[in-house]
Amino acid sequence: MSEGVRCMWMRGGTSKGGYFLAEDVPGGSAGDSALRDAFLLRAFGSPDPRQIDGMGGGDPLTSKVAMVSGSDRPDVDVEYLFLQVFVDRAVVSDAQNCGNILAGVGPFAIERGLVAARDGVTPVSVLMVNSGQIADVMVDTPGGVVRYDGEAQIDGVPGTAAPISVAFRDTAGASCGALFPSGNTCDVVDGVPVTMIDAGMPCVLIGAVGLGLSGSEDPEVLEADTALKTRLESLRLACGEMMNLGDVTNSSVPKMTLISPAISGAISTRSFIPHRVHKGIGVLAAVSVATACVTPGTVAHEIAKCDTKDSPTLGIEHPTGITAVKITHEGGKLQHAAILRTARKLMDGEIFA
Ligand code: NQM
Repeated sequence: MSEGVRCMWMRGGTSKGGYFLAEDVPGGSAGDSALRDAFLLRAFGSPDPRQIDGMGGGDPLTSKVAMVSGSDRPDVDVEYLFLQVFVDRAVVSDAQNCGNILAGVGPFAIERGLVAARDGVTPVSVLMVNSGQIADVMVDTPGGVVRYDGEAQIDGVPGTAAPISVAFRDTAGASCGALFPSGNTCDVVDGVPVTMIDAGMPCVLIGAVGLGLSGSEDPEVLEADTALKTRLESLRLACGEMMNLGDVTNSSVPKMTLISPAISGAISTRSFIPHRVHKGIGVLAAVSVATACVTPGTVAHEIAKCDTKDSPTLGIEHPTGITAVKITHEGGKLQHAAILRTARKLMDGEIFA
């Protein structure tokens, strides 16, 4: 057993995971990713579907890490590296961002003394190391202390909490180099029309109806459909190459997002992330879907119900409700995206791995 390693466990948006100062993680500040990953796999109990020997919750949404450090850059307060600890494989991936875990980074940075709290609301600018993009988060800090309780509600989380607004300055092409990495708003891959888009999260959008689905199926039903999963994985491997991501066999991106007409929002989604089905939708995945909705020529634009003004708020429906995304764009060219999240400190202590 190792010495205890300082960490905070937090819910960030609709995800949950361990928040560490980079300097506290074995191999963290020395850039020794083999040492770091071995520590994280032990800490989370991976690989094991139940993660019974560790802190992970047996679900990709509860098997996440934020590594946070101060920054020398004048334009940001802190740097945040997101790591996905795979549940049933001995893999730790830095291939994606996570906008939900991001929601806890501001409060964590203040609590650890990386950012001085103001009396009222404290802005924290965060460099998302995985992609080099910057996010601005606003944290409630009455009297200079982080406040977690409040009246904000987000679908997928019971109850209410203090609001954390998250704004992304420019996420287009964050991981793939271009908003539409194949060069097209729509391609036919393996006989299916798809939109490959990266507005902060590489996603492949596919009309559910083209796969013989309604798009309103429960996540459990989709996860039990082995023929569908095999088809989607073969599509994903093909699309990964076309999105400049190379061989994505052991990567958590691209996500495979089934789309269908909305009931009350702009569009309805079911997201494979990429093998399990999300109980909601990721923050940056929702930004990618919203951007596709306002861009003529995409598979989402055809079925989305949204107006074409420059700063619409789009309701992205998912299995546990709706995520509202406000985007600012000019003719589909994404400039800003904003979303409301909440976070909660659950535990502050030491972890043994
Ligand atoms: O898309 C899940 C989540 C995410 C990622 C995933 C996320 C995002 O819900 O920004 O937040 O897609 O793996 O935490």
